[in-house]
Amino acid sequence: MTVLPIIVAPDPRLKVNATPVERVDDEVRQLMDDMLDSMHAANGIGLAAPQVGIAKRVLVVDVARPEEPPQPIRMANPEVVWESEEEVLAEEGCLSLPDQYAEVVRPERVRVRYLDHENEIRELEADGLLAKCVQHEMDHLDGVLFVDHLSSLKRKIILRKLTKTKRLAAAEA
Ligand code: K1U
Ligand code: ZN
Repeated sequence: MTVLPIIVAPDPRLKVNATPVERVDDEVRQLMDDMLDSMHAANGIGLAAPQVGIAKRVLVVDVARPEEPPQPIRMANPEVVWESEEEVLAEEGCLSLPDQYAEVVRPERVRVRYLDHENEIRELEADGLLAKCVQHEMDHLDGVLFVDHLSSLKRKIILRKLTKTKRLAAAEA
C-alpha cells in the first residue's frame, strides 16, 4: 500500500492543465492504485492525479459507503460526452481544501468516456454523488477547484484561511 501526500491549496501544482496519457500501462495502473490507497487513507471519495503532484489526466473515485463493499473506478483521459440540462446545487468538499465546504451547481447527470485500468474505452452514466464527484475530479485535471465556481469574495475568504493555516503549520514545524 502506498499513501501519497495530498497537496493543499493554494499551490501552483493544483492549477495545471494536466496532460493526457498515451495509454494505460503498468506505470499508470500503479499510479491509479496508489491514488486509491491515498484517497481511502484520507477518507475521500475521489482523487485526481494533480492533487498528488502528477500532471496527468488520471482520476479515481469510490462513492461506496464504509459499510458497503468498495466500488473503485479508475479513469484516464475522461471526457464528458453528454450532460443533463437539469442542474443541482449541492455541497462539496476537497481533500486539497481541508475543512472547507461550499455549495456548487453542476449538471445532475453526465455520461463520461474514459480509458479504464486495462486501457479499454468505457462509458459511465452517473447521477447523484457519483456524478458530482466525477465532475469535481475532472475539474482538477483542468486546474479548476470547487472554489473557482464560487464568487470571488467567497473564493478569497477560503483561500486566505488556507494560506493562514499553512503559515501557522510551517511556523510550528
Ligand atoms: O477531490 C477531492 O479532493 C475528493 C473530494 C471529492 C468530492 C467530495 C464531495 C463532493 C464532490 C467531490 C472528497 O472526497 S472530500 C471528502 C468529502 O467531502 C466526502 C467524503 C465522503 C462522503 C462525502 C464527502
Ligand atoms: Zn478536490
